[in-house]
Amino acid sequence: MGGLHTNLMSFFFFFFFFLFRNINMALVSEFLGQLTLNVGSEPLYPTLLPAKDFDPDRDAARIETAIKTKGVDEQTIIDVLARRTYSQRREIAFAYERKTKKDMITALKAALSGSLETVILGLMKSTSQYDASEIRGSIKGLGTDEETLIEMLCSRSNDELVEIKKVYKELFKKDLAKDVAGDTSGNFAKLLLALVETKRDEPSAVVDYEKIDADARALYDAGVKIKGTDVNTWISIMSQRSVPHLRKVFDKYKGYSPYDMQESIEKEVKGDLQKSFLVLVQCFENKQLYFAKRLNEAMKSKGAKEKIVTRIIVSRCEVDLKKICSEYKATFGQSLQQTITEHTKGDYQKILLNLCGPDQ
Ligand SMILES: [Ca+2]
Repeated sequence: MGGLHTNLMSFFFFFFFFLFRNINMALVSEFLGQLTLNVGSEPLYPTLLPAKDFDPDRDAARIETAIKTKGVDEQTIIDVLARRTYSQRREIAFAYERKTKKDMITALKAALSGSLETVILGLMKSTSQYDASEIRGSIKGLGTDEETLIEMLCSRSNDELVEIKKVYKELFKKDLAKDVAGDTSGNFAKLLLALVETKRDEPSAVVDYEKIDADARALYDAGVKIKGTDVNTWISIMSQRSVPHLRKVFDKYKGYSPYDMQESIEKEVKGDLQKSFLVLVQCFENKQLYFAKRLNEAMKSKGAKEKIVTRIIVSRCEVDLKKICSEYKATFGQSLQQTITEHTKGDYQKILLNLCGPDQ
């Protein structure tokens, strides 16, 4: 019966597919896009795509010449490395070492300096290696960079965090959860550790209205309704439910609470815990908008918080930077590329613009 049902579905699918094929290809691809959305993992909106006619040997030779050039030919290094994907850069590094018997990353480190060096070295890491290194950087040594830690742990998807934990162990021979626990305390630690446990449900094709209602009510009962806050309830709901489910929960929540979820967080909790919940909720609603706002804030702040700008652009260029750019333009009435042009300069500006791709 199930098989017949599936066959019928496929028949209708292809029937309509071919029927509409010549009428509106865009409609069909939108439909297909929605189908992939339902499978679970988040769709990608990269600005960096694999370079066509890619020749790692030719690129390696160009890098070698650029490094050897008196005063270093930064432009060529940018043209090559900022227009290749991570896996292509790995191939270039391999070809480089085969040709010169030297490690390309070491050679780049010696040849470059400042912000450009930071970006290039970031690009020589995979997205999860880069994320793991940024997290490590925020907790190692004396003190903790809570702001970075919050951005990294509260904005990454469950799948990304699973990968980051694995890579963190490989790179630093340490357990991410233990490191986070060692550097944070109280409810803030509890929330971050719950996220690092990566217990979030996969999005389900079936909408569970009862559970949505129960979660909305539980969030209200644990916060705005009572004196004090039952933070554990908030943490378990926000760290274990799927993102599409939570969006519906927050919507439903407005029927129970006179304050929306964001306002409730601001009323109920303080400090790093508040910041973390706010980043989480913003990312559940629209992660790319969160990054767009953060970029805008960082770029327009005095002394331009370059670290934040670099981190978001390097870590998201093969994930969702394209969508971040469109959210940016829609929100600020100016493209991210224009803001970069106004607030940065030199080689740093050139490489950021390359990574963002054309202003569309
Ligand atoms: Ca309360």
